[in-house]
Order: sequence, then structure tokens, then C-alpha cells
Amino acid sequence: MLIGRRPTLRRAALTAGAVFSLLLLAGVASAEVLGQPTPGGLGLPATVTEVGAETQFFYNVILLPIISFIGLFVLGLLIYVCWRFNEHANPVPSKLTHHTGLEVVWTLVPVLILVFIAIPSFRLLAHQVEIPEPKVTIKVTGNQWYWSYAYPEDQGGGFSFDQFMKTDADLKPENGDVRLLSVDNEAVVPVGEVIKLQVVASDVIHSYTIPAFTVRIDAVPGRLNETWFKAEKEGIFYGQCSKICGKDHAFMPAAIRVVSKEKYAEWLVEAKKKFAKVDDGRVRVAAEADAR
Ligand SMILES: [Cu+2]
Repeated sequence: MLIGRRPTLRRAALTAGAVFSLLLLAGVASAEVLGQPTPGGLGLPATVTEVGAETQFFYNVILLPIISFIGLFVLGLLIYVCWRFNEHANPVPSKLTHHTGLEVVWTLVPVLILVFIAIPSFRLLAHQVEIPEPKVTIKVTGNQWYWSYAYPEDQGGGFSFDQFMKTDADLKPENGDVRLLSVDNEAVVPVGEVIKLQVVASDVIHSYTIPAFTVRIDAVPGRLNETWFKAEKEGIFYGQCSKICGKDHAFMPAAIRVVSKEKYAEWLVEAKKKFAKVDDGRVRVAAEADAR
């Protein structure tokens, strides 16, 4: 009986191993596409910031092995108990209800595991929360259902613009447009510089998220939240609103393009001209009223 089963078991194990390796390969291959989700992607998206690398290390190397071990250990215990103490194997159950040694162990061990996790966790949290001296500060406002960006005057900005998702009709895949993620006006930042984001909302709670920067912060009306990132690679990085904010919650992506310092300076000059006319809603309304 057992001899008959073995080849089947081995085949099943080999198949499982092959499927797992393929999934891993798919995950590794897809990790190369920066800043956007990839079909067949597995694991966390590729990151381009130091905080992102630390976060992924914390998750993949510290947390994942611990939770996997705990999950397997509890599963093993359950299977053992079902097998060893079922009605047939153990017809006369023990009357034992307390075991001081065991109770001390199963209280202490989880506490020690939590302390072990807390140390790197707080270090990471501090790195995320303490914002270094920023080169560029951008105010991001969440609206139903789009993001607005304001670049301050004293850093060469002095303009603001809205960022809307491109509709399917406007999409140009040949130019690298991605459905549900590409926007009309990308926010632009220089590579290798500390960017501070001040995030707020004008109507309901939104959440500004760019996975490749490991940036995710709530946009709350009447409250200015701050976060930061320093992108080490150029490219276009997408995110989506991560707080259910109404009808078009799924259609307010965020897009940040990271460019060289020279290109950023050029973009500032262009953007100043491009967005000068629509820098203030009231100005626009007044101008429209005059025209009438
Ligand atoms: Cu939203």
C-alpha cells in the first residue's frame, strides 16, 4: 500500500515545487517593472527608496519567517492533537486542566517574539516619521476624485495643478500609458533628493499612496499630514487612492515622474507657464464671468 503511494507523493511534491519555483520566477521577473503593478507579480512591488528597502527587509526577512513558523507550528499542533487525542486513539481523556510551566511558556514566548519584532519596527517607524531637510516640498490635496499639487514659490514653483486620470479614449499605450493609472498632469520631482509631501483633503478622507516609494498617508480635511521620500531611480511611479472616498475612488490614481535635476529645472520653467493661467479657481471663475 505504502510502496504504491510513494511515486504519487513524489510526483505531487515535484509538481508543487515546480509551480512554486515558477511563481517565484514570475515574481522576480515582474519586479523589474518599476512603479506599476505587473501581471503575475508576486510579493511586494520593487522599491526605489531607502525606507522602502528597509520596509521590505523588515517584512520579508524578519516578519515573514516568524509568521510562517508560527502558522506552521500551530497547524502542526492541531494535526497532532487530532491524530493523537481523537476518540479512538485516546478513549479515556486526561483530567489535567492546568500546567503552570506550560502557561508561563505560552505567555512569555509570544511576549518575547513581540519585543524582538518591536525593536526593528520602531527603528523603521522613526526613519519614516523623521523627515530630513527637504529639497522640494509639495502640497498634495485629495479631492473627489483627483489629486492637486502645489509647488511653493520659494523653491522655484509658485503654481498648482490638478491631476486627473486619463480616460480610455485618451489613453496612448504606445506612449507608455497604463490604463487606470496614467494621468493628464504628472507631478515631477528630481532624483536623489529629499521630497517632502504635505498631504491634505478638501472634501472627504483620501489616502495618498505610491507603493514604489513606500509612501502611504491619509489625506484628511483640516489636517496637514506629512511624509517624505527620496527616489534613487528615474522613472514614472504610480499609486492609487487607498481610502474608500466615494463613487470614483478607483479612478483617482497618483503619478509622480522622477527625473534628473537638470530636467526638473526645465520642467519647473515650463510648468510655471503652463499652469499659471489656472492657478486659482476663483481667478478662473472671475475671468469666465468677465468673458460673459
Ligand atoms: Cu480618494
